[in-house]
Amino acid sequence: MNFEFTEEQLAVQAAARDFAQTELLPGVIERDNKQEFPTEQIKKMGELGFLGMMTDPKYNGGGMDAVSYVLAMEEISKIDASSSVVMSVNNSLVCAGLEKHGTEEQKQKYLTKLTTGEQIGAFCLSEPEAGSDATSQRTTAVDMGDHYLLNGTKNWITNGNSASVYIVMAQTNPEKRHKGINALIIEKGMDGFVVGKKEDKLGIRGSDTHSLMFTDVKVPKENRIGAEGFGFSFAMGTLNGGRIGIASQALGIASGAYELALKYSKERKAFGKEICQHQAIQFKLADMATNIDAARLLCLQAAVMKDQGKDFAKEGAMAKLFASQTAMDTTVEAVQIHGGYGFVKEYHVERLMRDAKITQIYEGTSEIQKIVISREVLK
Ligand code: COS
Repeated sequence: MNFEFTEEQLAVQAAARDFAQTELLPGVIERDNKQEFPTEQIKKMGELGFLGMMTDPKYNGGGMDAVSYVLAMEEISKIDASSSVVMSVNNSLVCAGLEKHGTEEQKQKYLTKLTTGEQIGAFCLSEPEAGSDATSQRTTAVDMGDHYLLNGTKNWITNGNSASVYIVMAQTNPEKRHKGINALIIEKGMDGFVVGKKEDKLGIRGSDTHSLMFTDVKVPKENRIGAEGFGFSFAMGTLNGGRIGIASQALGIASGAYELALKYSKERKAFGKEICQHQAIQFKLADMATNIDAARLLCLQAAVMKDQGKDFAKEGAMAKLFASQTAMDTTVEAVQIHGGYGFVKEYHVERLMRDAKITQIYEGTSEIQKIVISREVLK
């Protein structure tokens, strides 16, 4: 076991940290207030290679390992979780899913643009009545011979409006239950595809989350990913990788809040000394630092196993479960350490606390992670 990062991994981490400080920090509070999508920032992220980090360079990707991805996600998420969710979905749900299971034509047509940020991708599984219970897809893709006819509604879709390419799960053969589901590539602008209302969210308010409506959308057969009925397996396998991304996002939210709280505790004085001299604050800092280290190790374990080609479903779920709880606990305590200043927007920690909550919900709730983990340990 080696706890050292390679020079390449450290360089990626430094580049992400630098980008977050210079490009994401300015305006992050205003974007959150106004629910403004970070269009320019995401464009630059694409140019710098943060949107297709792990994809093969032959599709314009960075060809990097999952460890580098975890390090970059943590640095970006420390500053701006609204930008890092765009990065996570594009990298680990859309690019990774397409690269692993798409045809060469699909990769040339879509993946080569998604890796550079020329186009942004979205992953569309959740529905008004199918969140955790993902096998109960109501969206239908009726087989019409040379195409599918897509009808239904998807909910809470990250990059809902900013995306150009959408991977949509839909039921073709209900009698086959989850084995009748297909994953289809939909392009913005297809007849019958309407982007619905933007959600007014508690956190990650700079990201755009929308419902999507499909009415008799004609989807060519060549837009199906994998074999007929492969869609649910595609979604589950892809989400396993996505969970490393969200775990790293949660880790970044936690470590960002911790760094702010640590700094503040050395500056703020109360009862005649810096508040970090009080044991009440020291114990909070100790808990934060311990949990963050544990969360980081779980993220890296899942990433290393992915890089080694091992099954990492359990480890990815453990990382997400623990890191998201750490994000909640750490941000709440960071606000507490800041006192009244923590409750106002200027000091960033209240935003990080609001951003933390979604990491326990999307890409599988904490309860779903416990299902995944317990099934693996009981195998
Ligand atoms: N990795 C790979 N395959 C998985 C998997 C995982 N983590 N979890 C389930 N599967 C597979 C199963 O192996 C099964 O396939 P086979 O029938 O070919 O063996 C199939 O998926 C259905 O699983 P199961 O029969 O266990 O279905 P259940 O309804 O009991 O449970 C859960 C499925 C709850 C695990 C699944 O619906 C799930 O993960 N839900 C959360 C979805 C989610 O993350 N939503 C967020 C939306 S994206 S923001």
